[in-house]
Amino acid sequence: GNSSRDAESHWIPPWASDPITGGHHAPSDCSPGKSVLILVPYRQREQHLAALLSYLHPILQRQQLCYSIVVGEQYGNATFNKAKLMNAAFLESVRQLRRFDCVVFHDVDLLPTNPFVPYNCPAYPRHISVSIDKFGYSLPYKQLVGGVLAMPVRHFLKVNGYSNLFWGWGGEDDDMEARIRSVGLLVTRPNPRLARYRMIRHQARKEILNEVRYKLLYLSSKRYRLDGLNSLSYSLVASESRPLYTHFLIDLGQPP
Ligand code: BGN
Repeated sequence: GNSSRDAESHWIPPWASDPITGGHHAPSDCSPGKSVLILVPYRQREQHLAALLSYLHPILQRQQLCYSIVVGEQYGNATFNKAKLMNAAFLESVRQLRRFDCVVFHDVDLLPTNPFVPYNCPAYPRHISVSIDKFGYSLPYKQLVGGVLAMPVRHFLKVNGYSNLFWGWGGEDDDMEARIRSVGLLVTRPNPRLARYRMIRHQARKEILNEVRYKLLYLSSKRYRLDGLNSLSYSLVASESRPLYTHFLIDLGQPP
């Protein structure tokens, strides 16, 4: 049997009756417009990931969605750059897997607690994590798009993806909100009663704050055409189809 307990996420739980190797699931209706890429930016949160997968797969399958779960892991010990990591994992998913109609950027520490939370492809960018326990189940501010954000792929391409410049915690989601506004799109939200999440507590590990995030945010709407998918550089260290997800290990380089 399994000699090592290495990654809990390699374990196949009882509800995964038909194997979902690579994190792919395709019910009967995979018609155009309905193919969902769930993209989880990740580093060193093994338990969080195992919990998230055990919540997501049953919900997505019950909703009969055509989906793939991709985990993008930042290689090495450089400062975390979630937004650049999401850009890179998005491009690899599109290159290596198949056509997707929408992408759901999903924090690893947010567990959906209502099975009716809509994970299907939206017509417009949809901020999904509206009611989080940590924020008293209400939005901390109206412009927030962080946590769980779904976007039609064509809209993600239109805003040139995320910025690559946000090293450390904070602001990359606000920059995305500015991009969305800059191209004239509006953010929609589901009914808050459906979009409830529990945030998993983090160990007492200090996040490295992005000290220049305020400065970067002044120019988001001017910079988005030049900073994003079209200026992205990274190297793919490894890619693997695991029982519950596709894994991309990605070297983003060092902050300047
Ligand atoms: C905000 C952060 C977001 C984060 C939310 C919720 C910034 C930029 C300066 C205004 N934004 O304050 O990135 O998702 O809190 O935690 O720090």
